[in-house]
Amino acid sequence: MRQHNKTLITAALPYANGQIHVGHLAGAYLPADIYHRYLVGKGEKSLFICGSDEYGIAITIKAEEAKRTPQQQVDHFHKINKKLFSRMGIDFSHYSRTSLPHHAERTQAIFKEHLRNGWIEKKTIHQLFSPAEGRFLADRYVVGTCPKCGYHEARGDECTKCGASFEATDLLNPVSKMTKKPLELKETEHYFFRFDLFKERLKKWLETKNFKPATMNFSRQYIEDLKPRCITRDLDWGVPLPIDGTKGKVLYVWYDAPIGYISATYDLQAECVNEYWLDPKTRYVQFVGKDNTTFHSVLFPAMIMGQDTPYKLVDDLVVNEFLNLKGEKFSKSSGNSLDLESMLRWISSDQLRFYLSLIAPEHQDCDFSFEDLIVRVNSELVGKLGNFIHRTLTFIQSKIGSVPKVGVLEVGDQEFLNQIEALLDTGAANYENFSIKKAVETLLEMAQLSNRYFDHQKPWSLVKDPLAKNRLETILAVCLKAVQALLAQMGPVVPVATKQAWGFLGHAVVPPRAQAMSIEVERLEPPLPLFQKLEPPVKDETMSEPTEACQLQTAKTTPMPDHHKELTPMIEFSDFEKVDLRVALVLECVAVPKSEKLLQFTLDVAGEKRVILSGVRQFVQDSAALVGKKVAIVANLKPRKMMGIESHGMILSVMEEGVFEMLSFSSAPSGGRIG
Ligand code: B3M
Ligand code: ZN
Repeated sequence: MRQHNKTLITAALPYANGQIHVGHLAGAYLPADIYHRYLVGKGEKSLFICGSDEYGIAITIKAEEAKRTPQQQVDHFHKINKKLFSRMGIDFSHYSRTSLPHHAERTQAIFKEHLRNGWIEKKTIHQLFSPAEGRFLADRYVVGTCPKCGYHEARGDECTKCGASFEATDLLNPVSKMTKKPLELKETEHYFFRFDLFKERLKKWLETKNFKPATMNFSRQYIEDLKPRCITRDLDWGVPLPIDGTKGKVLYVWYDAPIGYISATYDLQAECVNEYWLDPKTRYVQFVGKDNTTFHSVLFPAMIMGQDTPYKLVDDLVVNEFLNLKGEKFSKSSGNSLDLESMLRWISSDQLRFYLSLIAPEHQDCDFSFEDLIVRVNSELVGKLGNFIHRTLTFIQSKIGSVPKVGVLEVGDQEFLNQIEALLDTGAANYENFSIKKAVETLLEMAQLSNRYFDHQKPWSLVKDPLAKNRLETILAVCLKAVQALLAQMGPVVPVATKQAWGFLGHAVVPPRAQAMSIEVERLEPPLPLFQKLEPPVKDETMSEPTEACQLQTAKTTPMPDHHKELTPMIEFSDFEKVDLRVALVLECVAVPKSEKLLQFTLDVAGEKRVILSGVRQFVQDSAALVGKKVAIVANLKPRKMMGIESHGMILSVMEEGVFEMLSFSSAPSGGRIG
């Protein structure tokens, strides 16, 4: 097992433009908190840093919609989110915010170092200017006619009708989204970070890492294609560009936000920066959602490499997949979301933490379901774990009335204790590997084993026999040891119940994990049930109509990865021959509007053009990059309509354990038969 005496943990800084929801928690904050709590429980030093991401267009657009200033917007949501995190038991060492003045100063200082070191260059480019508003507009601030399909309401970054993505300057007749007034092209100077110059260093560095395969592959590909990126915006909300004569320009939010991790640590205490960021012995672990991968695995590391202070680079980057609701991404605007505040009126933070850990989207997207949640909480958290602890403590209380004394251990007792101890080690390894899902599965295994021991020993049958008193006390003492082991394993996941249960054992302070089984129980307090059973929630608008969700969803467990499935039954060669597999050249690849899942491929198959829809959007970060690839398709699949578009054929790809790859060819001609 790893021996590190100090760990720095950061979780992606959430935009302070709305409330954090259940999806955010599952992806980054809960796993980070559980890891932090595990380390602290082990008696190690761990610093857990986070804060609000408060600049950029994500903020200004929402602020304008809400008729607030950007500052009012972030003040409002910083406060709300900080409180929500605390109600969920997310135990940050510090929760800072990027609109603090010292963060801007730090970011500017780093920018100047980048500039001095030759990593930044200035370019003159054309951007859309709104004479009516007196400002440059980019991305979603612009609407106009789609250059591809002619749709009149296309957005500056993509067309919601045909799914094409482009620059705002590509739109025909661009107008301001806010004022609907026409825009004109105007020259403006922008600053680019030469990420391309870090290619070799990043490659070498990445190969020393042990991130998940999906993260490694994705980052390797990204590095291969590294280009300079524009790091400035014409906007009045952000860290001002520290160069004379550039009024109205700010640094791009993804340039300042990761520096926010460092600023937040200064915000806590300058000494913590020395102790954690500047000590090579620190282990630095970042937790992020998969949409933030490149910023953490490539771009921020390059930024750190390019400045002068020896800040730690990330050692372990924990990238989680998405938690979905009804098969689609959480999205507040389309009503597919779960409001945390309403949830917490119905469910305790421990119960929600337990369920989110059990379905943690560690290797693939997972679906949140109310019905599944109720089943798992009631049958496993309450029925197995809570039940064993409660039955043991109440039994001791009512039949013995004091701490039971261990007598002679029988073989079965010793075997049971050995198994529990071994599982506690497994549980530790699960936490060390950032798998909270496995850590909870191990916990449930321990609980099940304990219940079985209790049932098998039948302590109730010994109560009336005075000669069996020693044996009875021994059995109960063994059960009490198991309770202590369970508390050690469950501590990081369900901290409120854990603290309460240690209280029943006479310990006001939760003891370190290593002592959990050996520490003496001094006295027993009257126990209460640790977890309540959940009733189906009543309808509540803000909770996205959970009763309806309950009815819609049948109890599901996470699907097995495909490669664990049995092989399908044998077929004849003549069956295989019926499938016409062909090489097809990708001519175009765009997102299908209003679909979270589908990409629309236009392909050439030996001179014939055809359209195939493929449900891989979530795995493809840059769909344009697929153009020119030769892929494998099933060419004779009957056409079928999805989202009003006819799809003719199927593209072959593999999606396993978070790795996504398309079968592709380099020299084979388009239309070539595969077989
Ligand atoms: N705020 C993106 C997001 O909330 C961004 C993360 C910044 S981490 C430095 O998804
Ligand atoms: Zn279009």
